Amino acid sequence: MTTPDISSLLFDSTLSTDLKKITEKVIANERISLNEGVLLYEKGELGFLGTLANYIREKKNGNNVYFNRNFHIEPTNICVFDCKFCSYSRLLKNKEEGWELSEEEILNLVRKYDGKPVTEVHIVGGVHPKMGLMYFANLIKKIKDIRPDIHVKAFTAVELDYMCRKAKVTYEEGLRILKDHGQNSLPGGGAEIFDETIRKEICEDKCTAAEWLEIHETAHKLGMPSNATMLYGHLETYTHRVDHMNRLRELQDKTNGFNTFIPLKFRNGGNQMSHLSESTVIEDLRNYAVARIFMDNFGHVKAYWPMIGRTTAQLSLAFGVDDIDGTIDDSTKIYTMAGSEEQSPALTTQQLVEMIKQVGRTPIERDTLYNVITDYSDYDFSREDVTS
Ligand code: V47
Ligand code: SF4
Repeated sequence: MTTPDISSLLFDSTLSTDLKKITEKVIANERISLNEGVLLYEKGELGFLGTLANYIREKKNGNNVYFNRNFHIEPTNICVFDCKFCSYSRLLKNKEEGWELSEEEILNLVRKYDGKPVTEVHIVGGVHPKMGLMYFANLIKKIKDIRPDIHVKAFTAVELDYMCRKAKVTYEEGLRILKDHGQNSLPGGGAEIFDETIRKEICEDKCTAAEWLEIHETAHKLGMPSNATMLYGHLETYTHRVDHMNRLRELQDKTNGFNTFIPLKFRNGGNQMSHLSESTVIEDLRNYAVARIFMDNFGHVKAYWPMIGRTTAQLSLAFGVDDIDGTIDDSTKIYTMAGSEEQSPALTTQQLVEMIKQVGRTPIERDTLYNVITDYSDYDFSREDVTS
């Protein structure tokens, strides 16, 4: 497919000079500045942002929409931290409301997928004071013994920071141990908003922005790629969002270790920030689009469908997004407990493929590193077990 022509925007008499300048930069494949990022948020209308973001997305990824076959393991929701936006965690003192899976329970979850073509397990949870670095390293080894082919994407920088401190090892030593036991990459959680003032208000006791970035930089140096997230739609301003994305863009220039950027919409159910209203779908789509325009060195932008809902995930595919995560198989509670539309998040491969085809895109099953596994354009589902 050919990339759409957006040069007609330059002759649009209703478009301001500064937005035309940004359009010229996008056409010339030039990076936009921080001020221009803020300007897009402040002045860019939905249709305009979508046109620019879609142009970039089609240049980078054509008509493809990526997804994978994955499941989550959440070992515990007991957490030593107290993030104000978190609906999921329970402090140790409220242990009776929390869960703590035993090692055998976790391994049984992995065994459940014996013979099924899942390619990734995503392991994140609360920061439990008793589950340490060596416990998790050995757990990963046992998971790999059961399922040597699976890609283990595990532990947010927040969990890693705590594990390394407790074990009195440097980030590099801790990550090397996990890598040697079979961990392949890091998910993008825990980034929230890097701005120090906002971070202090919403999650003051966990790892700092500098520590989050240092952990990801160290992982990239060791050959462990990672994702990056941004929690938006709470107390932050547009300037904070652009500052957040800029810190990620700078690190990506240095390491090229990020696979994908995942904006996470703040959901207000059952947490200490429930008095805040949630962003509108229009704002969510504008945010995906600005992210796609600003993050010029990121290959992919992901809409995490369990959090944003299936319909908005479909819409986002016209606003810069090229990835909608995976099948999930109802194995995560983080968003369900925060009031997301998806109360039992699970989609079969066939359902994901149909969602993508409904909006005229090409469904591509990928592995964690975006290697193509199957192009589902003309796939005949009657040939396979569609429950996986
Ligand atoms: O860091 C917690 C977010 C994150 C709420 O790397 C909330 O592929 C909205 O990072 N409203 C963890 N968000 C999940 C995460 C993730 C998810 C999917 C894929 C990947 C990936 C990573 O969840 C936390 C926090 O930012 N979160 N509570 C809430 N009320
Ligand atoms: Fe703990 Fe993560 Fe929830 Fe913060 S967001 S309280 S670190 S589980």
